Amino acid sequence: MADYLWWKHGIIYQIYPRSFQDSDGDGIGDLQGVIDRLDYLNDGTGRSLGIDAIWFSPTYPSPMADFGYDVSDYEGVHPDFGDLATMDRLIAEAHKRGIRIILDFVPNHTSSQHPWFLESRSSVDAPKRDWYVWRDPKPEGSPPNNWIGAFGGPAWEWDQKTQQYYLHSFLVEQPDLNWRNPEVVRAMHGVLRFWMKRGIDGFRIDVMDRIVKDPQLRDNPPQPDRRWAELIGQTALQEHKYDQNWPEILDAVREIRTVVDEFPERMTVGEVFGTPENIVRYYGGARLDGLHLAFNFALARVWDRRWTAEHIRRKVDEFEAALPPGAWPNYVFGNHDVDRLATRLAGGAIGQARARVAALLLLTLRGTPFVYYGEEIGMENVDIPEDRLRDPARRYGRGRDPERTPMQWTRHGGFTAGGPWLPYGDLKDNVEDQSAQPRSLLSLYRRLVWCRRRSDALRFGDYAPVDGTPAGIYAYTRSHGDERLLAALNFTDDAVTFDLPASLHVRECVLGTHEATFAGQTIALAPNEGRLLRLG
Ligand code: TEU
Repeated sequence: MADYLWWKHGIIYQIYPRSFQDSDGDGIGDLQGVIDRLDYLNDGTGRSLGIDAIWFSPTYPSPMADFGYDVSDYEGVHPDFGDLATMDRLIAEAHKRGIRIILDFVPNHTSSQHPWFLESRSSVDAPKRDWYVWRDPKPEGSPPNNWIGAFGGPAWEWDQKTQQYYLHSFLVEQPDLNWRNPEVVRAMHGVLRFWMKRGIDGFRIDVMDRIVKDPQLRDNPPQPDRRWAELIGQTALQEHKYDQNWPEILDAVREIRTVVDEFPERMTVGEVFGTPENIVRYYGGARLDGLHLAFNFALARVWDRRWTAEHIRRKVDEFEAALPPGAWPNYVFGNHDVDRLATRLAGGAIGQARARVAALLLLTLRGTPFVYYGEEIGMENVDIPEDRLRDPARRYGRGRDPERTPMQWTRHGGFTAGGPWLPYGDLKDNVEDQSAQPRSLLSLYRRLVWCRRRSDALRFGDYAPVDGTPAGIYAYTRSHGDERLLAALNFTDDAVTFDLPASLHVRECVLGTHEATFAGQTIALAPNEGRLLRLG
């Protein structure tokens, strides 16, 4: 394929580095551990998962107030994970197997322990004072505006020594950088170049939608729809008109793109929230000179009640319709901030059955699939005893530890020789057992991934939803040249039978969530069954 692009046609696997594989027995995952597991991810054969790239949540030196999203040195590796030499070896070993490496780039804020901030807070005249967002209090001493941090509480912290407030859109330990200061921009662009020179293939950009704010720092208006506050906390009490999705962010995005384009075949994927129309703005409009991908979280927000054929089809079609011509979709079912997919889909036997349908959907849609580690074995949220919870966000609402637990390699765990930093989930779901079971979720994942890798229609063919299917059924075709495939998914707990029009002539069953191999114009799907058919 002449225009093969790894980030478009490949599968991106997210690793939460603390929880994937520990190599030195301290109970915390590390980069050597990942190197030891690369063959699981892709050894070039169908025995492996067959992914094309790994995105690592932050691996930088950090006080770990937000487990690495509080960076104290953008050009290093946290000693828990290894050092620069380990990272270099990881890059080389991954590249040998055709696996690309994407780092998490955290431009909105640093750690409060970053030397830049230590200097900035040392005095109002410090040369780096303006690298962060400092403001005087209002006359009565209160914060400069009403902004609420993403985890809850005021987004401003009072600094006794210099008698000003600093802005922190997240934790107090995460002061916001001032992207209106050209020195900050230069320093952060330098970070991108530093890693690209070392061979890093791309960046997942944290809270891309917040790096530049209203220059007047105006008060956010209240959010009239109060429902979201129950789910995501206080931050949803405001409409984030002035501190999120500020139009000037797009200029900063374009500059980042220019830097990334200095190196061949690199990519960016940004974390952006909001409507499809808002998200696709970050691709840069008709010129596509913004991000290569902006995360489409529509399916990461799906839980039990929204797991219907109609809802899912609407979400897919909305995103497809919103994209500017030539822009490429992507799908995310889970990450380190949201409940595990199988748990959201009601957990237990139903959750596992639906996770199979989700796998077939994710790996047959048009767009880059993102897979969060453990999704391929159906890992669920883990119920963690109070005294072992670690995520600071729990102080303000929902903690994220339950979806960050150690990868389940064997019946005994296999993640560490020591005591794991978070407890294991139910070890009956593990890689070793599922590898040996042809009907396991892992085996289904491997079949789907390797089928996708071999199929032009699945990797870059057209997508067209099929109208007129019965309620609860979502069906779509993927076509490229002579290759035409049809995915038919039953989202209900009932068996459903329907006839396909003659224009969709079924030749054979390629694979499915169930054993069924029968292929004909009458499709009989068991409850929660998905099937991929070849048309001719
Ligand atoms: O998350 C951005 C974000 O908006 C979060 O508030 C998210 O909505 C929340 O975690 C849901 O519980 C990114 C990272 O993905 C997250 O892990 C970091 O904590 C955050 O940025 C700060 O860097």
